[in-house]
Amino acid sequence: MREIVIGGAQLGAIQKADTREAVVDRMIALLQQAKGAGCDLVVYPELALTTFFPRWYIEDSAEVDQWFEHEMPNDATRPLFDAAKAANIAISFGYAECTPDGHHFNTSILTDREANIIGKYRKVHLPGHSEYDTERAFQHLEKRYFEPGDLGFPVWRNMDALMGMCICNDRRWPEVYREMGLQGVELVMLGYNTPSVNSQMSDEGLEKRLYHSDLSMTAGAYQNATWVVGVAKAGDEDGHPLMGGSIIVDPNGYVMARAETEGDELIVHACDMDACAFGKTTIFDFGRHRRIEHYQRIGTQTGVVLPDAWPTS
Ligand code: CDV
Repeated sequence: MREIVIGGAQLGAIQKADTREAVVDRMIALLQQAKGAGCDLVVYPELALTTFFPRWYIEDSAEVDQWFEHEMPNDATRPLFDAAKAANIAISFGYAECTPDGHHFNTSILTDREANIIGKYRKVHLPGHSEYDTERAFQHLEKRYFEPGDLGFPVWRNMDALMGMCICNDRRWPEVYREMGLQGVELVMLGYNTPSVNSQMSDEGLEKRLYHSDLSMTAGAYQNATWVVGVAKAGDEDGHPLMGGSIIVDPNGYVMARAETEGDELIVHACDMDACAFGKTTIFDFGRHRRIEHYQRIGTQTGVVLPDAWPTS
């Protein structure tokens, strides 16, 4: 048995005016709670340090820059790293990254139990748009503020397990889990900021949004025989509701823990990494069963190409 007690540290709303220091204090409070619950690893949401700023259309690059971190850890986040090291708990969280050469990514990092960063992932599937969209109820400008990630979907050895990350919209794409599945991943960690309503379909409400979120993560877990931990930033941010629904999913696709609120909330489950072995050696033994000679489109084609038209007689 390779048991890792995992905490999903859902964060409630972060307002525009909230400082990073105030958010880090909340993250440390959840970490202390996780310590009390015996956690070895704590997963926080996407863009955990700030409000979900891509809902705001900003033209001034200096104003945009305030949402980005130029180094990690930095003065604001170092107390979190120190607390994690003192607690002997590995952590994963998301933030907006500006690289030394000026590139902008939606990033997550993973540490070991000594708070050393051992993994970095940059979000590949950026949703939304890059210019102000008058047709939407609210904006989702990730394509304006971020470049698509340039690191692929790496998997790292950490705490005697194989761990990978993705971010929010990535969770809806089966290719993401399979890329990591093909590296033997046993734990996929992801954070999200998902609006409670669809900005392009006003009658799509919370129930369907939560269902699609669950569906994506439970399918990804089952089809790759891996644990999946999905953690929300939830609640009402400056009048814009984000859904909760943080879950820990086992390698059979069952939800083992679920958040009940839209506030700061810790969900916990003792996850046995050895539970991945059965699926990986039987129905999802990729080496024996995959038929890559029939999968060319997956790696070479983005959009849909319809079959030839019906023959006309
Ligand atoms: N932050 C996100 O990537 N949010 C998307 C929204 C736009 C649907 C998501 O997939 O949850």
